Amino acid sequence: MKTNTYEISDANIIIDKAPKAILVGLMHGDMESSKFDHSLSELSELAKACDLETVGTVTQTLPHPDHSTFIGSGKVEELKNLISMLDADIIIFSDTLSPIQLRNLEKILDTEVIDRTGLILQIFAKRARTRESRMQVEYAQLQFMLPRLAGMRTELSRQGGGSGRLSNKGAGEKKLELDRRRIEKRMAELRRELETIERERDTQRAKRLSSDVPRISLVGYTNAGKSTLLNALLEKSHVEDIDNKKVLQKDMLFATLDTTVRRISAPGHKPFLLSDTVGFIDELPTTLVKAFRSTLAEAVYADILLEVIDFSDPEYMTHIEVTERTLREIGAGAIPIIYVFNKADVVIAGSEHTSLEIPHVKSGRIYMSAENGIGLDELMTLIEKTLEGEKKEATFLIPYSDGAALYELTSSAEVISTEYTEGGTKLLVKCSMRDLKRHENYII
Ligand SMILES: Nc1nc2c(ncn2[C@@H]2O[C@H](COP(=O)(O)OP(=O)(O)OP(=O)(O)O)[C@@H](O)[C@H]2O)c(=O)[nH]1
Ligand SMILES: [Mg+2]
Repeated sequence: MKTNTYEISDANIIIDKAPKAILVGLMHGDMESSKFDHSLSELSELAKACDLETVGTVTQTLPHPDHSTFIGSGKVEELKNLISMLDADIIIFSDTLSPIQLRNLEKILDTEVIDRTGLILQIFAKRARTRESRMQVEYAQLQFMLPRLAGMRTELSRQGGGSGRLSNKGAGEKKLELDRRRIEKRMAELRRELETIERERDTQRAKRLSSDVPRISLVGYTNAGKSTLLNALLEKSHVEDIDNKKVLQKDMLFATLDTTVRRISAPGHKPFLLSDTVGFIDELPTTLVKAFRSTLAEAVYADILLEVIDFSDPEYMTHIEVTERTLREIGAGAIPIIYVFNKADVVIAGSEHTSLEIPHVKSGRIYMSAENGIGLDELMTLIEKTLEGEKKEATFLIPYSDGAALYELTSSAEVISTEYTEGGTKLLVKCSMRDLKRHENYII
């Protein structure tokens, strides 16, 4: 942060100014121009989420990115002039830069250069609150830094460790001057600690799974309204101390980084557990997907996913594709999905949906507005129907030695018949997919 101090009479007034950023986009290959425009406006939102002010944008069209500077040498000169004209502090590239490109550009421009992946990592680093997410981000940052270390030792020690405008203290200052071996050692340390946390989480999850309340997870592109929906459903639940149970909802990419689970029990509806977690984005850095696997894994254990879509965003179809690709990556591809077309209160000019009356429910999808509380009852009814529709008939043979399994199954499933045999209790039940999976070794 730039801090300018102005002296006015006796008082010192400190004005914080956001660092100024210039965005650089290269249209190459067979990229469509609308997609290109969208990726640049998303980049500007990402910059905002990182507390940077976008002061200019430079674009170029080339068949292929330049091997050494990504954009052509003439463009680099143009960019250099613009930097001094606009007094920019940081340059953000819309694509991932190779370590060589990054180094060359920083040398020529004499300004901090970052790419989209680096920017997303910085947002996560700024936003991470819990011990677990801080460690996950640090791990991802170190992993991102590792291949970029080669040949950078001199520059790194000259920099004195993260003097850059965006370096964060956690994974920045100290660790930038560490050599590869020390970074690897730190990564191993983090991995060990994360595994311990993960085990604790597994125990807690097992407890929750053994309860007969269905588990629902909110998933979707960042800023779609997942947290707003969780809060709106909490409002319906009339829970005590609601202000402390609510989560942060904000018009900002990656407002949520940690997973929160809340019990929703609205009058007239069956209770369920609802989890809210980190949102997805196009080209979510794989280092982050891996590092956040355990946080994201919350979705894998759900009976149903509520895929929240910002229906007011013209790019919503792309967002659905990205979300589903990410779900497959984290192993949640087979879980039934309810499509929640949120923000349907915003009428898109010229769109075919201008006359849509909300709430509107249509085979596994709902058009609604979480912020205005329109469609919440209808959504809960749709959840109940979907849960019911997912139930399957199965026969289990549970040995007498496993009383816990018998108790779990009989309390959560609908028992059709019971028979006491030599090998154990034989149960014919109608149960959820979750019950089927949990006790699959007893299915006959
Ligand atoms: N117009 C309108 N705005 C909404 C609606 N639902 C949410 N929003 C707004 O959308 C913005 C993002 O909402 P969040 O609930 O924070 O979104 P999220 O999906 O949790 O986002 P991340 O946590 O950043 O991934 C906020 O400014 C909300 O006020 C809606 O139904 N209509
Ligand atoms: Mg959120």
